[in-house]
Amino acid sequence: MSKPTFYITTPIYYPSDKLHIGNTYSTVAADVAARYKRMRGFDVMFLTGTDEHGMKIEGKAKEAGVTPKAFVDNIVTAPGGIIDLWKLMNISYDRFIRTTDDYHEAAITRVFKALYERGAIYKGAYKGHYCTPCESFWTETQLVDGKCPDCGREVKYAEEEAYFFKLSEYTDRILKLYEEQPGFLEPKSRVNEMVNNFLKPGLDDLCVSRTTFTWGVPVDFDPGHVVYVWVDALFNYMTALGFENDRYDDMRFWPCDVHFVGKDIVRFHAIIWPAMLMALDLPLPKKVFGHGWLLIGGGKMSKSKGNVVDPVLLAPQFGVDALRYYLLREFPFGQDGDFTNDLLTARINSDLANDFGNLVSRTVAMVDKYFGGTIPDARVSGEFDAEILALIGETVPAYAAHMDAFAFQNALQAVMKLSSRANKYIDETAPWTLAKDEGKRARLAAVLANLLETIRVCAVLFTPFMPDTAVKIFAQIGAGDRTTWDSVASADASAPWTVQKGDTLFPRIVDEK
Ligand code: ME8
Repeated sequence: MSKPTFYITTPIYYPSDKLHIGNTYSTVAADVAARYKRMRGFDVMFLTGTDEHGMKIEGKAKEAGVTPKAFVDNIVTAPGGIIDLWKLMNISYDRFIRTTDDYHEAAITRVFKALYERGAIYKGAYKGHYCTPCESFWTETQLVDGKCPDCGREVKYAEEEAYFFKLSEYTDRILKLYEEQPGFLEPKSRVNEMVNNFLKPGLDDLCVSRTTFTWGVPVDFDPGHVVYVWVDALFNYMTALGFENDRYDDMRFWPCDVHFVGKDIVRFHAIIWPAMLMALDLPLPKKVFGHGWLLIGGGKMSKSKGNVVDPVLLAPQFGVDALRYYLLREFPFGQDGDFTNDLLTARINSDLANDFGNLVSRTVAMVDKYFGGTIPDARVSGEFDAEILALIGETVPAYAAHMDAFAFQNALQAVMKLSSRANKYIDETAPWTLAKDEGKRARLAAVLANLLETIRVCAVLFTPFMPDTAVKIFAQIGAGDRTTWDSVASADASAPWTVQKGDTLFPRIVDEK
């Protein structure tokens, strides 16, 4: 039987500058979900990429004195660029789309024409404001103190001939979508935002072409117009599968299982995107998940504010896996959270160095010391075993339920609870006392086997979050091929165990202050 499919996407980021820990957050989260689904036996398509057209990029290139294409190449593919950042962060994407890829551009030309031919877009005149950093249009009444209501920055007045998408016709259909498909937009708080801020007041038609610059996909039936960058960008999720092009043949992944996006761009994904798909009679994505923001001192971290944290600097200092862990353990996925180096240090030290890392190193060291590395088969169960084995049994389904709901923080808390319980089990069973009594060898063997099995289960569950570290743990505890999801569904401590001492998994971070 063919595997079930799972299609997950990140936003395609603007290569207007180097990416930061905020973009890394979305991408690591999607990577974790993709790795988890692969572990669960899904045929996964994990898409990320870059949104390379538009006024913002054109302006940046002009400032730099280079062509827009040279400008984006320098940020995307040049050494130290976005592709390298995802390599550094161990992002297992299956496909990387650039909106300047020729197959995508050609597909966008066709999509725009199809919308026009269906009467979903018409020609008119735009009069209003434009926020270049957000690439978004605003009416006078939507502005807040004359500034962009999304980012608070200056807007430019624009008056130009333009095509409009009849978004106003979709207010009721989008409201109905939220009602009939309650999982379409998560978390729930985002639904209220969309309904109260945009749907209740009624949607306006959306300007979908520009004439005051050229860096975009040209409208082939009306020279001088380029397709609005958000229309170009949103359809990436389908062109990357082969929609309206021959480059790929992967439409079996559509409809998308989940679009991970930051809450800043939920409006585009949960209103404009489904409306355009409705206009083309195409199936809608199953879910849009609008995650929270990483804040710095209470304010949003963003490229244009210049208050960004650079993952390239953090990764070597803290460790890639520790950083990945922190991002998903510290902040509930749907909510905002303050990013600080102090919290990062505290989290790595408490969970990874002191708790789990210590559990692994103590256990492996004891197996080495008391049994020369291999646990004998003669084992006797005893007090405290039932409790820890039962907790393994509870942890696996709890973890799965959290992961299926993209509640990464809860999933990691469940694994850490098991790790802490195992440390307590060491204190309860006191292997160092058992080791002094020749008559308790079989009991000592059982205790250490239970610990290794607990560590093994934790390592399997940690795999999507910390893939490289998981491999190191499997090697240290001698897990062999017992590294799969199926192998944790029925934990079995009676297996043979031969350990191999290794390097410290998570060195304690010393505060340099
Ligand atoms: O909006 N905290 O691209 P973009 C958490 N090209 N996530 C953050 C963040 C923060 N402080 N800052 C950025 C665009 N992000 C469009 C997308 S999709 C068809 C087109 C993440 O480069 C978050 O996912 O401005 C946010 O939505 C995205 O980066 C915005 O990236």
